[in-house]
Amino acid sequence: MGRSWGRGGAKAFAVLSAPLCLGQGTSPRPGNIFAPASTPAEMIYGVSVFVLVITGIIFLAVFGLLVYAAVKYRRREGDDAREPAQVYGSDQLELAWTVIPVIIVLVLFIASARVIHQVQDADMPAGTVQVTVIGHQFWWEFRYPKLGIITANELHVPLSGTQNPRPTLLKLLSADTDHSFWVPRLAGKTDLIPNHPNEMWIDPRIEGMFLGQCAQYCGVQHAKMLLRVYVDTPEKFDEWVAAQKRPAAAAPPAGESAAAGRRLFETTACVACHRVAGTRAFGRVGPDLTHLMSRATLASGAAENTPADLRQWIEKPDSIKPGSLMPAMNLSAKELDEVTAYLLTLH
Ligand code: HEC
Ligand SMILES: [Cu+2]
Repeated sequence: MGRSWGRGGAKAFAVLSAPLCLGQGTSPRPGNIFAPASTPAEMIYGVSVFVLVITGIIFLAVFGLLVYAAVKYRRREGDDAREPAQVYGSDQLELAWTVIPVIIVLVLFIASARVIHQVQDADMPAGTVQVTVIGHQFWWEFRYPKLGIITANELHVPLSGTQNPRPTLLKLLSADTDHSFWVPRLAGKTDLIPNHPNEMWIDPRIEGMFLGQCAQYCGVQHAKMLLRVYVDTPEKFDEWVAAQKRPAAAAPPAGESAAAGRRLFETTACVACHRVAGTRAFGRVGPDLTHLMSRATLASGAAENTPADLRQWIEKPDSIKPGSLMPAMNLSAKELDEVTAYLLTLH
């Protein structure tokens, strides 16, 4: 257990700290908040730099005056001990330190309100991709209602060109408690709240993988509720859509072990929690497994999707993600091999 938990821990730490790192991390810095790759993130980045500059100037001015006064009016050799003359009231001063801050606050308010309006009230063009995001303890469900796709933890969206924008509109729901969808390079955080649908949109202009993280504490495994957004070229996105729409083969998979694994999968509780389109598994408690092998990670980024980690996950989910809501099913070594062999056929 120690081995993989240590590995998972280090990985989770790396992913977690990625958004906070200025220049480190793998290029192209999949979680860097200072490298926006989509309009909402760009606008938020712009307003945050603006606020930082104004508050920075205020800080320098106030701190400079403080230091100046402390040095200039410090106690010197030969000063007498009497208090200096006291000044009471100055209309000019009071007017200045009331009006100037009010103007500054107004400017900051208007700048923020403008960005909020532009982000929240943006018109979505025809051809916008629609995705329903459902937060679960501790993973993400992604449903594309118009495309008939259900997947988990790794969102695929098309590249949005400046000439013909193709944004993705995310409708945010929760199956249990509050979560928050945050992919720093693509948009600000938006909460997923039970019985209160929220919306956000992204229009990524750079191809590649972007890291995200649940940003609202939602329970023991909140820290391992990572997510990935893959921004694909239109052609690659269409290919991905076509592949995801295919149900799993109705016939048992080739290979004795995989066929036995499928029988096992369909006769144990797996089917109560998981869906494999085209089979009799249609549970909704856990991630859709129809195209499990098209994902790079397992359990919301807690492990890589390798045969060894997959087997370990099924044997003992807690060894990878302590407190996860998938129970260990107490399968024998042979049964584990078989179920793993079956899952490996789910492309
Ligand atoms: C009580 C419900 C439940 C049962 C029973 C169950 N699972 Fe799960 N499973 C889950 C949940 C919930 C998750 C998501 C855990 C997380 O990421 O925090 C999950 C995750 C998984 C994943 C990772 C999926 C992904 O996309 O990352 C696999 C693979 C999996 N389960 C396989 C199985 C197999 C095989 C069985 C039967 C031996 C099984 N599960 C039984 C609830 C269940
Ligand atoms: Cu969370």
